[in-house]
Amino acid sequence: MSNRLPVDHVVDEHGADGWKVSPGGLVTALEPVMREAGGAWIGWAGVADQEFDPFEHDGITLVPVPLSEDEVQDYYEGFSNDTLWPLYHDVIAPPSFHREWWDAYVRVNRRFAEAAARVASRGAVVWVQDYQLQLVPKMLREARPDLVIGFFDHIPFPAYGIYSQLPWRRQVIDGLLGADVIGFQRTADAGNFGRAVRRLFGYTTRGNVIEVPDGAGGVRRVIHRAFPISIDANAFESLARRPDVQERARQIRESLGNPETILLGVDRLDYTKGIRHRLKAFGELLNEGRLEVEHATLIQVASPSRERVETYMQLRDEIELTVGRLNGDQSTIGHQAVAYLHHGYPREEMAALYLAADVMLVTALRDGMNLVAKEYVACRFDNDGALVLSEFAGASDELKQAVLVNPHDIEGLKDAIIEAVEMPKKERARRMRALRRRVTEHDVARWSASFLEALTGAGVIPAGVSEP
Ligand code: GDG
Repeated sequence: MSNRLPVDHVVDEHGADGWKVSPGGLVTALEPVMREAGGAWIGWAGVADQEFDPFEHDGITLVPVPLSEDEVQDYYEGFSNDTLWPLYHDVIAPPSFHREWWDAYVRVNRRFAEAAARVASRGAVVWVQDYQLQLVPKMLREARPDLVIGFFDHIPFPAYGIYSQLPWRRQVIDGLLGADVIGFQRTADAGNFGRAVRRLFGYTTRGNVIEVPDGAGGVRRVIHRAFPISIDANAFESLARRPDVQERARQIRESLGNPETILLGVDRLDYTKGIRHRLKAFGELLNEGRLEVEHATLIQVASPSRERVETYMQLRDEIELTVGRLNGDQSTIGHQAVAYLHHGYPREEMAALYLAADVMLVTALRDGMNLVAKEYVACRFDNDGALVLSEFAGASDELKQAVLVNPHDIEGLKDAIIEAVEMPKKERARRMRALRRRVTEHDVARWSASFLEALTGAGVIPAGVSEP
């Protein structure tokens, strides 16, 4: 179960309805598991004020949950993306607290829980994804105590001092504790959750296990621990090995005038990603002459995101003003400092960009994992390229051979960029080999298998999933 179904509703030129798979890490990870288990996927179809019956798509049963336009605004854009998202990312932007948004969040979570309670067979496993649905585990357990319930949080879980600002802090934790296993990206997130449980409820925690009173004098054991998410590394590598993708990488370099160094940033246009810090550091390096516009170009892909939320509109204006100024000050007729692209691209183009980039910049101020860092590594089968990675992205727990940075420290970030630009080829290869080993061995199939293994407690790896 996730907020969005893995398909988008499309209408063709004759006005006929249809569904198109929206490719993403979660879909790739869960598709084989779902197909093998004969599972159903519950989620919103992405269009407001429309109801759809459950249907089969490519061997998986999809169960759409309807949302009204008001609910999209209050539950999704409001409470999920303007209350929880900034709060869970360490209040980088101020969260908004509105009681009517909370009411919509409760109402929609109940609708999701009811949908699952209706379709799940006896003793079924239900895996709930992400911060939009934190109340579902408890609601579902009350309706269907026979179910095995898992929850995975894709974004950080903040320290108690921040989390405790949430007016509904007890209800959210109580909702999550309805699960049997609660998964987080990092060990630190699981630790923050455990501390919030102890502070707010006083429950005993022993290692990964939280003892939740069952109302009958006993306790229910809830596991909370890290399951760092990953990507389909083989699929990215195969894409990067395609001759047309490699040709496209060459074209990209050529169209920028074959600079010595191409730096790349790929992010949803989001204030958590540290795009402004990256631009500031790059601009100062050009200003100080440590980089020269004739030899170094930054490509910044900022894919459109949450465009109806006010904070995101402001962010877009700020970033575009900064890019405009930087280019105005630094570009020459023949050389552009920043190639800024406010577009979404097909995966092939993403792979070509990764191949074309000498230095990948991931400077998130806070990020659950950051899949872009792992995708860059998976594509570099040539063992080349240098990754600059924020220590505030979950990926930094695993990708230790990257050049790790604190993006708030602009001088440190500038030094890290120069270190990556000037890194000898042998050193780049040594680091990239180690990074690639980590990402290939810990791919998304291993992530889903290990979560489901913890959930079913059987130690059995679901069929269709490779051995962890
Ligand atoms: C959340 C958490 C966590 C981006 N632009 C385009 C495009 N993308 C793809 C990337 C990557 C994905 O979107 C972004 O994933 P990230 O992990 O970098 O960030 P979030 O979207 O914030 O994801 C995050 C993740 O959930 C999973 O748990 O890692 O911490 O915030 O796959 O490649 N893909 C295409 N065109 C684009 O223009 N095709």
